[in-house]
Amino acid sequence: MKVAYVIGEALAKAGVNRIFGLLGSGNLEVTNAIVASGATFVAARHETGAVTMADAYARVTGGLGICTVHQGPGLTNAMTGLAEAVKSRTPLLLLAAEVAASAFRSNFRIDQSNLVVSVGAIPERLNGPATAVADALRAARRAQIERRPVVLMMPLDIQSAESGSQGDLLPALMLRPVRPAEDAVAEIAQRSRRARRPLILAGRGAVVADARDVLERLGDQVGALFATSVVANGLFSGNPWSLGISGGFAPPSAAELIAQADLVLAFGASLNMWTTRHGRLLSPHAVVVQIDHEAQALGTHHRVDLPVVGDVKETARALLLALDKRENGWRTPELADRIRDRTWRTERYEDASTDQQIDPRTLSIALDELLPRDRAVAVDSGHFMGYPPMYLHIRSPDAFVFAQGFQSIGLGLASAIGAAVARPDRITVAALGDGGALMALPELETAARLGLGMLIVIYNDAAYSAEVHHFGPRGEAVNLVQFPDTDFAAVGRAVGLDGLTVRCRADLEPLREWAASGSRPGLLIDAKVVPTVVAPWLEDAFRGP
Ligand SMILES: Cc1ncc(C[n+]2csc(CCOP(=O)(O)OP(=O)(O)O)c2C)c(N)n1
Ligand SMILES: [Mg+2]
Repeated sequence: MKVAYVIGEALAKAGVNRIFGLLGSGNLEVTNAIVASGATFVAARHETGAVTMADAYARVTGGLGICTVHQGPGLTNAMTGLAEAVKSRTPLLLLAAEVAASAFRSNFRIDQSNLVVSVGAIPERLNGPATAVADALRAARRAQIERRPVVLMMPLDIQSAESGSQGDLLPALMLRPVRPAEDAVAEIAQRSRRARRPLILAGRGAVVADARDVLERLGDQVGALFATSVVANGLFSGNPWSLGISGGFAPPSAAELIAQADLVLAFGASLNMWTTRHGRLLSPHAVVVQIDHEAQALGTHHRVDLPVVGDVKETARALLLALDKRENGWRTPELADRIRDRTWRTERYEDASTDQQIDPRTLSIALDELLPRDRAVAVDSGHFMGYPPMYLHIRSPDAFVFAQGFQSIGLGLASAIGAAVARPDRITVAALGDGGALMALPELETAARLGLGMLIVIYNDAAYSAEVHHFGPRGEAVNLVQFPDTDFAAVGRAVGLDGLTVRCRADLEPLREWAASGSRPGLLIDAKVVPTVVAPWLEDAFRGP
């Protein structure tokens, strides 16, 4: 049998049951073999969309994302999505066809390995017909263990060769999480006993370790409040001591409390400039403990007094054993009331809606009210992007995809599609700006074709407002980043979605019925938002690089 079919079968046997991609002559046979072995193929319309769908699928399911692209332009088109997956440490296997070494006159020829290395992905290769299966399985294993995208180059001559014997394959390994050093645990325990206002700040590492329960128990033991980085949004959802997101999206009262913490236990959080507002959010007097299973993650963004190498869950468990007496910390009934009563929803604002345009905050609050609680939200990049995490309730981190590792616009729609494919049982919302939506237009057809019953909301201010608000106040001309209005509802209808234009709260009423209906068509809302409301976090964003 041809290598293409053999590796397709082997990958399916190794657990690949869903593969995203865009097919050409170089990857059709492999993909057919994977599908013939029982997996589903999800066709995207642009390769960055395909990779981003696989990325979001991995983020939501906690597993490996799989994607396939054609050689040459198929791979160059995938690069933005790939760079995002690299920066967000998504375990992802990208099966990329490659011209044969001997086909040096092929139009498709580029240096594919150097291309993917340049964005931080790992190149692997089918080395020969006799090693192909082992090569493919090794690539998948590396992606999972290193939590990085691996690109498996599949030269066309090797794909079409007879596979022959594959020799012995190494069995999969079951890896145990890393325990922290005993003295490190003792020192954190000692610091925790002394702390009067401890804060547990959890990041994506805590999500990946599935550590909510144990961190909550630890919080109860030391009397801590909880917060998360934006990518771990929803981790402590419903906990009365949870302040929500730390950083620019934190409401003023939560930011005040975060700044009062005298001990910060950062679990699987990088403490980057977004989570710490460029280091200004945490008190200079706070003792900062950072726990991560990777040594290189420690102290890279923020001052750390006690860096600890260890798995999040294992470290929290060890701490629970080391701590005997229960402390109240700063947990009082008054504080619980304050946390409950002071969210973005209760923060007063002057509604800037006109009879033609809706205030983006009013829009976000209405969406939160009209949608069922069991929803997932994926957000694109741009000025508008704070509103969904600030106003839309998120039940758990697997219901929130915030692909901002590369800060690219145009990835939100594909993120939402990947999330919806992973969990078709709930409503997935794609929250996009008009600029990001226009960049992702090919995937509107995908959203409609797949029949996922998604909600696509476009915060349409007919501008690249991030740039307008950045440069406008400095007196720089901004007319080059302002555009004529686009009728997105009509665009949505053209590909088979329902389209709704929203200019005020009342225009959103049909959403109630749509959300309640069992077999929903995909719905696109073109929300004409007031372009002059400036998000509070934006000023912070401009401080950094
Ligand atoms: C691929 C890419 N190109 C350009 C940018 C620069 N950029 C950042 S935000 C933004 C504007 C996005 O406009 P829109 O989606 O309408 O959101 P808004 O800022 O208007 O809310 C642009 C062009 C980027 N981040 N990524
Ligand atoms: Mg815009």
